[in-house]
Amino acid sequence: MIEPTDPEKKRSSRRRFLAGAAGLAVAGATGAARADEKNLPPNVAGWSKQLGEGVASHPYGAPSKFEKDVVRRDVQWLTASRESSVSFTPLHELDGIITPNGLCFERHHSGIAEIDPNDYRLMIHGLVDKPLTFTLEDLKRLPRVNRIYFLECAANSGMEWRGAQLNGCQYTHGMVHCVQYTGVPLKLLLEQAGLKPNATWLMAEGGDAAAMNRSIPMAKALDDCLVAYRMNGEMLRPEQGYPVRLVVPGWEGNVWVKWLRRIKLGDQPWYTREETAKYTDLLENGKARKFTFEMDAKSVITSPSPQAPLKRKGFTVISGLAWSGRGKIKRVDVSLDGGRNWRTARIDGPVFDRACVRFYAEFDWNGAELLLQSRAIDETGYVQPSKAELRKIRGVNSIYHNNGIQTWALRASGEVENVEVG
Ligand SMILES: Nc1nc2c(c(=O)[nH]1)N[C@H]1C(S)=C(S)[C@@H](COP(=O)(O)O)O[C@H]1N2
Ligand SMILES: [Mo]
Repeated sequence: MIEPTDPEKKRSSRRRFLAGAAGLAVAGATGAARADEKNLPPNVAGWSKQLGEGVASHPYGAPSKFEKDVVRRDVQWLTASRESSVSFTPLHELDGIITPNGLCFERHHSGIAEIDPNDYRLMIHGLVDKPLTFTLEDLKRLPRVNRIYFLECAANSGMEWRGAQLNGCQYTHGMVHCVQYTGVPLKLLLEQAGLKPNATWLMAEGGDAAAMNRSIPMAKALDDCLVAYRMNGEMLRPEQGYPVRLVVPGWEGNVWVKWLRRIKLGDQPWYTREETAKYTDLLENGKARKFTFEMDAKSVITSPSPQAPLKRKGFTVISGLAWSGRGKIKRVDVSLDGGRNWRTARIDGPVFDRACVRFYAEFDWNGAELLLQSRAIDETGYVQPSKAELRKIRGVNSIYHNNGIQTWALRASGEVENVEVG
């Protein structure tokens, strides 16, 4: 929206916002501070009167210091130890579909392994004709592809099963990121090793202290998995698995093994800790679902949201993300009244298979209280369920795979709260 240029008007609209937002203690919200008159037209601003820093000051660039609040955050009581740590993507501060590398959420079972690329090796063994070991250079010499995919931790929104809990989409939905990977199709490596006819599963193992490992069915491994070493052009960040991670499109984040050191071929799953004690879904009847690999279609309004309150009445843009582990997002709907009426949101930017899409819905806010929701529909026809619909099937004992529709209550003050509608 275009800011009023008349300094008087500007001040008064700021005052309105400050009055409206008085008493707000929203973590991470960037408050509208008063402008310094000296820098405003018709004056010549301070930055126009002197030379700026030269290029040598930042061999690897960083965001503007004024964006210092745009950071990953964690929830202290959730998991604060190196044995189990998680940070969340600041979704409310981002736009488009690509997550900047430094803001991608992190989830580690034993901290960030620091691997010297010269000492890096990937072993492939088990039910193969010829066990192989690849160096990083070996992998980089092989034919590679570029693919944009979302990665969502199965535990994203996991704290919300029994009701609205965390106040901010960073915390309710921030265990998702979407980047472009560069890597070698896993199929190519497996073909080089030569699969025995009875090789129907593989086990991927990480080089971190947890040696985190998961079983993956061969059909998936041969279909679209990547052994990736770059994200958004640069080498993987240490926290995302430097130098090599597995990319398992559309499937729960846990199987995207980081610091990938070993792939073993077998004729059955391994039933590792991460696919038995963890990453299974306890149902209402006491039974547990296992191997729920695919991430169901999901969406969230990232702005306005609790950390991104509305600053003024009038024309405003609702913005959000949608994704599906089963293909492309076909449509996103937005409701302003808690799901009674829906309208189709505008998707802008590319729509890739199993990547995030960005949606917008413009409206004129008259200051009334609203219940904001979004729902995603993917190309299989699957419609993101309400939380009530989801609980009918799943009960409330689950942690993982909560893709229920999120409701944000927009208050008259512009403040936004995580709520549920009946
Ligand atoms: N080796 C290893 N791989 C791992 C993990 C781990 O702790 N160790 N965490 C997994 C989990 S639970 C998730 S959700 C994703 C998170 O990937 P990210 O940290 O790049 O966001 O990595 C997965 N791969
Ligand atoms: Mo995860």
